[in-house]
Amino acid sequence: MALTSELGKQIKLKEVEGTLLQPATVDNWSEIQSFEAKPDDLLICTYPKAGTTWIQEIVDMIEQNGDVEKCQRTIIQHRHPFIEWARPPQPSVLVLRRCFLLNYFKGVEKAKAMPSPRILKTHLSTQLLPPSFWENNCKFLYVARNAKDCMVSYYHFQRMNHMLPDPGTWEEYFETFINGKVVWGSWFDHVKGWWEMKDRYQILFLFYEDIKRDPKHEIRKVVQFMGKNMDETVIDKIVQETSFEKMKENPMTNRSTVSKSIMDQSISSFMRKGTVGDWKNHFTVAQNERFDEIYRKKMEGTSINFCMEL
Ligand code: PPS
Repeated sequence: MALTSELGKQIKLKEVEGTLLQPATVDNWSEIQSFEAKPDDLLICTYPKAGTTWIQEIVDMIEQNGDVEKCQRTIIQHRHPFIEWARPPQPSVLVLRRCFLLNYFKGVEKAKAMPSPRILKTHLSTQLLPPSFWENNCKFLYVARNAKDCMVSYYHFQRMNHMLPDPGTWEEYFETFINGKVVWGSWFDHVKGWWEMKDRYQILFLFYEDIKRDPKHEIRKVVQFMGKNMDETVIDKIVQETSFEKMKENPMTNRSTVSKSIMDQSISSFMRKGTVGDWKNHFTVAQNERFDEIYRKKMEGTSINFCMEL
């Protein structure tokens, strides 16, 4: 599938089992699929725009026992290897350097180089996850965000991210999203798949909206899941340091270090609004009714419940 970005570039997405993925991910698919997970790996799993960066910062703050300086050691994208990530070849880079960079920017290579216990990240569905994660009974931390806010957030992200196709108008994007024609596939399949797995594996299933409503309560769950003990004062500090306002100002989390040619934050900020219910500022009444009908059909039979406003 070839789509044109706002820069006029052709973004040629590729598919695996009907799911659209970044071309470089698909080009490295066999290596990604044969990735060897270890029993003490913790995998952060999310659909794009569901609060990945937020939960990564929370997990790292817990891991570093609330030490802000240690969390400042590098940008968040480098702290937890993104297993399916492979940076597309950069034509302007010298061949020798390119060989090095191609490996460096492969999530699987970074994961292999990381000492255990490893904390890794993925946006993959249960269906596409490398099988060794299931075989090794790893811990999974899944964060789900309501579909309407995910759609809005993803729309603005595609406007500013030149590695992703131009989303077109909001009306066009609405169709693209409900048909699952976005990178990493259908929100419905992703959330349903992980929800169905949660009682069969070690999965802590959290909701963005719950973290927003009561961060301390949800952070305590993560602390317990990671097998840590933590003073209340440290948890309070983590709540403060991982607030939207703090993370928006933090260059280690706000993507300000990413080149404008990749993410143009003058179009839309990576840390855009960080709220529950922004969908109301985007969905028309007709779109909302249609979406609710589609949601009922696609999510029929699941017990999952989303909060749509706080
Ligand atoms: S990505 O590109 O898939 O990794 O994006 P992801 O990090 O999953 O999601 C980005 C959205 O999460 C919001 N965000 C937060 N919300 C509340 N509190 C905190 N601390 C926080 N950090 C990130 C971010 O603003 C994006 O949502 P929108 O609705 O676009 O603002």
